[in-house]
Amino acid sequence: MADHVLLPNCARYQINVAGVIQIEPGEAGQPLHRDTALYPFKHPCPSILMATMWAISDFTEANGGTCLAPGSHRWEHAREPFEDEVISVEMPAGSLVIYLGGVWHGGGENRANTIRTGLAMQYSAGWLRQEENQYLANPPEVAHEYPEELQRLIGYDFGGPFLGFVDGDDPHRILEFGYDVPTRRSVHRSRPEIDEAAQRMSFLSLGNVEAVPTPQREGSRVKTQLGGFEEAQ
Ligand SMILES: O=C(O)CCC(=O)C(=O)O
Ligand SMILES: [Fe+2]
Repeated sequence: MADHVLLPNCARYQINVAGVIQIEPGEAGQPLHRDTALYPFKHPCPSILMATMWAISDFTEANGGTCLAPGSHRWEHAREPFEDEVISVEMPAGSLVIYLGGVWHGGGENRANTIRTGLAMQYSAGWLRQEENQYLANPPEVAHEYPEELQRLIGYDFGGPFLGFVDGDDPHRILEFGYDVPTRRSVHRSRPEIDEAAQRMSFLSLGNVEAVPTPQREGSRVKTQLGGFEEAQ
């Protein structure tokens, strides 16, 4: 699912934040928010963040099941939902709800006498700063024990060509060899899969900055990286 949602806009995605969220009996609802509000994007904005909420306990309307306004990731930036545009996620333990970072949502009010427990796991484009600092939360001596797929997902990997290198090389090598092994001599942009994915990535406009007009003129153009990166030797 994250491949489908996020990969058009990044060469690799990462875990943004992970945590268990409990809502206790009598607890008020969380104000509705967009998870992408941490970043300076005007909505609607491209898919850069995908949130998942796993039900550890049953989720009901009464016990604080996540409230969300379906479709609101496509609304104008300042449109706030009416009450009848917000639904409560009801799902048995073991189920999962997935919503985009631009969807208005929040934990519900718990009017029941049981605790609502959910595992929130968000994924974001590899070029975004993670909400939770995964490198301090999972330093190398801890992350060392994780399966490689998880190590890469939390960020011990490139976030795109060149993004996140350590000593000019793949950050994952720190987990494999520590800091004392010399880096490889050749210049690596990243891993081949990430480089290929970067070529397929769409370009996003950020903000309303207008380009100066392109002059219509004769002459030969300088070759740039627009046509793709070439491996430095
Ligand atoms: O607890 C919930 O149902 C939602 C939590 C949430 O929106 C968040 O952590 O950003
Ligand atoms: Fe949220």
